[in-house]
This record gives sequence, C-alpha cells and structure tokens, in this order.
Amino acid sequence: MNKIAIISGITGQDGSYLAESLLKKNYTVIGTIRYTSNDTQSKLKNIQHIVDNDKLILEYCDITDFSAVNSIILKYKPSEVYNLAAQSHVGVSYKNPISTININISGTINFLESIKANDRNIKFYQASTSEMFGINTNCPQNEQTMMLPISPYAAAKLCSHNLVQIYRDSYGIYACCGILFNHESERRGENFVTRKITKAAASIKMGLQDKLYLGNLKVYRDWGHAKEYVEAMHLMLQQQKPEDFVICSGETNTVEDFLKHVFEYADLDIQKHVIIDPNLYRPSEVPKLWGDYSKAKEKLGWQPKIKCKELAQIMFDHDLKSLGVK
Ligand code: NAP
Ligand code: G4F
Repeated sequence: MNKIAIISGITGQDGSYLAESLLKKNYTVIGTIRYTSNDTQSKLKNIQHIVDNDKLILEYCDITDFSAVNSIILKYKPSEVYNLAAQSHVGVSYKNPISTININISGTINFLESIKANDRNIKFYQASTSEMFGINTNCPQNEQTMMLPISPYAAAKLCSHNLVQIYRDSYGIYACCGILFNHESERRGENFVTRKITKAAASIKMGLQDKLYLGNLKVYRDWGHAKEYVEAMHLMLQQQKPEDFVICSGETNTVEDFLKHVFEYADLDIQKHVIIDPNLYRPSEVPKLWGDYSKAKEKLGWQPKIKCKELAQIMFDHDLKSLGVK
C-alpha cells in the first residue's frame, strides 16, 4: 500500500534528500514549509527538481504552532513523520537562544502530542545530534556515551531526545532518534563551515573573492554525506521495535583538515587567502566528535561510503560548476 510520510523542514538539506528518497520508494510525501514574508521561490531551491511530482504536497506549517501541526496530522493521517525542522545552527543558538529552544523543543512535543491524541500507530523520527555529546570527548561516541551539551542548540535537542524516549516508553509510540553526526552536501546551508569553505574556494579560484574569514580550525568533526544519512532515517522506522541509532562516518578530521583537503584539491594557498577572525569563535566549543556506527551496521545494515576527503571534493566541484566552470 502507498505510504504517506510527513517531513517537517523539507526545504532544508536533509528534508530535500529524504523527500527525494521517499518519492522513489513510492511514498506520498507531505512537506511542511515555514511561512515568511519574503517567501520567494529561492526558499524551494533544494526541492525545485521535485515540486512538480504528483506525490509531493507542500503545506505551510510552523512547527511551534500546535494547531498547525495537529491539523496536518489529522488531514493526512500519515504512517510516518520525520521531524527535521529546526533552528539548526549551533553558533546562532548562542545569539538566539530563546527562539532556538522554542523551535527545537516545542516542534517535537507538538508532533508527539498530536500522535498520542490521534493515532499512536504513526511512526515518528526525531533529528537528534552528535552535538548533544558536548564536552564528552570519550571517543568514538556511541548510543551509550554520556551527553554533556554545551550550547543552547544541544540542550534543546537533548530535551527533545528525552521526550521521544519518554513518549516511546510511556505511551508505546514507535518513536526513534537518529543521533546524526555532521553531514554535508552540495545542498548544505552556506553558513556551515564546510560549505562556507567550498563556496569561498570556488570563488577564489575564479578570481571573484580574495579572503576567507574563519573561526576555530582546531576542533574535530565526523563528516559524512547527507544523501547517505537520510537512508538511515527511513531504515530506523522500518524495524520491529523503535530504537535510537548513531549515524556517522566513523572518521574524525579537524576543520583545518577539511580546509586543507579543499585548498589542496583546488590548488590554492591557505596562507594567502584564509584569515582567522576571533569574532567567529563561539562562546564554547564541542572539541571532538568521532562516532561509532556499529549498531546501525548490525541492525539496519547501514554503513557510510563517502568520507571527509571525497566529500570536500564533491562539494568543491559542485560550487565551481555553479560558477559556470565545466
Ligand atoms: P537545515 O538545512 O537548517 O534545515 C532546517 C529546516 O527546518 C529548514 O527547512 C527550515 O525552514 C525548517 N524550520 C526551521 N524552523 C522552523 C519552524 N519553526 N517551523 C517549520 N520549519 C522550520 O537543517 P539540516 O542540516 O537539513 O538538518 C535537519 C535536521 O537534522 C535538523 O533538525 C538539524 O538540527 C538536525 N541535524 C543536522 C545535522 C547535520 O549535520 N546536518 C546533524 C545532526 C542533526 P526555513 O527554510 O524556513 O528556514
Ligand atoms: O559547520 P558548523 O557550523 O557545524 P556544527 O557546529 O558542528 O553543527 C552542525 O553539526 C551538528 C552535528 O554535530 C548539527 F547538529 C548541527 O545542526 C549542525 O549541522 O561548525 C563546525 C565547526 C565548529 O566547531 C565551528 O566553531 O567549525 C567551526 N568553525 C570555524 N569557523 C566555523 C567557522 N563554523 C562556522 N559555521 N563558520 C565559520 O566561519
């Protein structure tokens, strides 16, 4: 039977890849979009190639609004809900802590409450994050690693993570958290460090830009490709029982390593073009993320293919091509 899935945050990086993947699996996809007054076509750029698909329906829904969330659940009676919408930028969460907390917690509880009230058979996926490990540098981090968040973003995500476990245990709802480590792509928001680097390197290569300003280069991240990670989200909702899973590449690199991968590939000189700007440092910083995907491999049959160096090259090639280079 044709399944119906709701994806909150469909205009984001992961939402767009997940929508693409579910449409290929013959789902009807209901994608929710947040209304803003400068609501131009550009907001749809990640899903432009699928907006004409008959099985994709777009609906306005701010996830902080329970009535909006509840109406969509009642209207479409989905079998699966993927809650990907969030204020997802860690640095911004220090500057806008209250709206970050509001979006990243109330969105989750709104979906869970609506599922609890209307149909407890609806399966729910929550976008948890490796950022929740915070200052715990016991590596590699897995599902048992203690979470010690240090940003408003991570604190909100940990609250949602706990809520999912509570609704699963208390009400028997099939609800799972994917503890995803950093994943990037050609559709990554331009304020995240990987895309900022690949876009700038492409512009520098073309003589359109001279300097790239960055913050802390010494932190370690575990980077994979978003297209692979959304497959794990779907797999989590197809199991016998709901469980949480770490999804990662299993490799760790510093921001400086990523920068070197891009600049070496582009044949550019870091010393000449990169400037460290102390204003881009955060009030506190997660020092090291390095994940262990053993559980996902064993139970979901999922494992990553693209690692950091290849990812850097894919993103740079895309950004160069966007500037008209064949
Ligand atoms: P993203 O590109 O920033 O997308 C976030 C989406 O959420 C956008 O479509 C945004 O819509 C929407 N949104 C924000 N506030 C909303 C609201 N109040 N109501 C409705 N929609 C709202 O994020 P992503 O990288 O795809 O990540 C997807 C999810 O995974 C997020 O929850 C993120 O925190 C989490 N996560 C990401 C990573 C990663 O490395 N990418 C790792 C772990 C977890 P607008 O277009 O209106 O802004
Ligand atoms: O690319 P970032 O902004 O990603 P961050 O903070 O690790 O968060 C991402 O991954 C999380 C999973 O672990 C997600 F939950 C979250 O939603 C998001 O997708 O920064 C990566 C690192 C940070 O340590 C940052 O301080 O790069 C450092 N950095 C150095 N210069 C910079 C910059 N980050 C940004 N965004 N911009 C800079 O100029």
